[in-house]
Amino acid sequence: MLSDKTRSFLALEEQYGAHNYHPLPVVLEKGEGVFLFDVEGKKYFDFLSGYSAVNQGHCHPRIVAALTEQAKKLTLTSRAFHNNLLGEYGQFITRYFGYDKVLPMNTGVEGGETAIKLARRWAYTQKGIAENQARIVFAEGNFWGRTLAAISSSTDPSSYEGFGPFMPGFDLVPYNDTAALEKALSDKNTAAFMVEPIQGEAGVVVPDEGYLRTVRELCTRYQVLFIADEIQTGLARTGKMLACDHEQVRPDILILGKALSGGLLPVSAVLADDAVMLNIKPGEHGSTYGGNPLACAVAMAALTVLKEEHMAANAAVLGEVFRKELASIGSPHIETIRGKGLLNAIIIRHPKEDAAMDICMELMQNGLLAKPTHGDKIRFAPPLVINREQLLESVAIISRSLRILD
Ligand code: PXG
Repeated sequence: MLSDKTRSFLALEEQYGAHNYHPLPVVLEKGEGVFLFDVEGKKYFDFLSGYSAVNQGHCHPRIVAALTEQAKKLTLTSRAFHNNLLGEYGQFITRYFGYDKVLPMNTGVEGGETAIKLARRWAYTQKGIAENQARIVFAEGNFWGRTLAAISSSTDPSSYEGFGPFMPGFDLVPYNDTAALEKALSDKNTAAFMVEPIQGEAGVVVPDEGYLRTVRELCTRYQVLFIADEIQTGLARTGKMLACDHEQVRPDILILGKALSGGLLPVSAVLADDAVMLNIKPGEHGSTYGGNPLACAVAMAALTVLKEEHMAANAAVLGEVFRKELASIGSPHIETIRGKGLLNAIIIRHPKEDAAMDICMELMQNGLLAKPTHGDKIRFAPPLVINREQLLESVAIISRSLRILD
């Protein structure tokens, strides 16, 4: 079924690249808005959006313009010197989200590492926890990347197995369980609770209404920092600028990444107020590329188009339409439909073990790209520039593809 051309690309990767991913057999060479094009010229709806990095749509012209213009002028200085955009970007993003300060990094996982270092330092200098005793609490099912610290908090064996020893000082509580959380937070050595407002990689697990409000209350009561990992849920994906906005809660530390660049380059950011941020002093944290002028220009453009093109509102409206239309298919193979805004997943009910993968292969044949997660779940997260007509066309493709399980 695959062409010789496609096979040759797959073979090259297989031979020369590490085997640390298992992609669908499609080789993409172009993206435009909600669409991707493969090397044969076949067009697909992108229902993954680079795990929500491409909220603004592929190659958004205004973000690409910001990138190319800045790339001709200055791309990197390191933080050994100042650059003319870092201050402007700092002002822009802190006003945008309402925090005193930003610490710029590159990948999402570095944002998580940064947040944890900030929390530990705050715990020692502000909360008065004894040296090396600070604990960070995570929720079971969390996913925040692949570094040794990130996998040390993971409950997924495919993330951590065979990579020990692990980072000490991490505790786990069940997600969406405020009684267990209260017990963990009441430990006087607890510095922070780091949590995704909706668990993305776990399969779009939406907590009960009120969970985030209770998290906020408990963190405040026990003097524990609330760290929100909005790397996948933030930036309009769930129908609000931040998923925390659904419950009007403000985390003490906010981590952003992915769509902060609209998919053009790795840009992440950690936002906090002075009482937290100023505990880290010169030389104590950083990154060669963090805060580079190219990233600053791209991030400002990426955030600007999210607002000016009303992407959160579009995600809210079309998310409702999507879940309703999916439900109205009435497929016996869909066990659950869940999500918020345009961050959605279905759980497949079928005796065949890799039924979800079979559907994704069929979706691909029919012109829509999505990837299973944890066996039986398929995430549906198109770029937020999708319109109603395109969404309904996509639902028709999904409906047709589900029938291969009949
Ligand atoms: N936090 C959350 C909630 C994420 O979903 C990260 C942090 C880490 O971001 P970086 O930029 O370091 O990957 C993520 C990443 C993949 C993959 O292919 C990544 C994610 C989800 C699924 C697959 O590595 N999310």
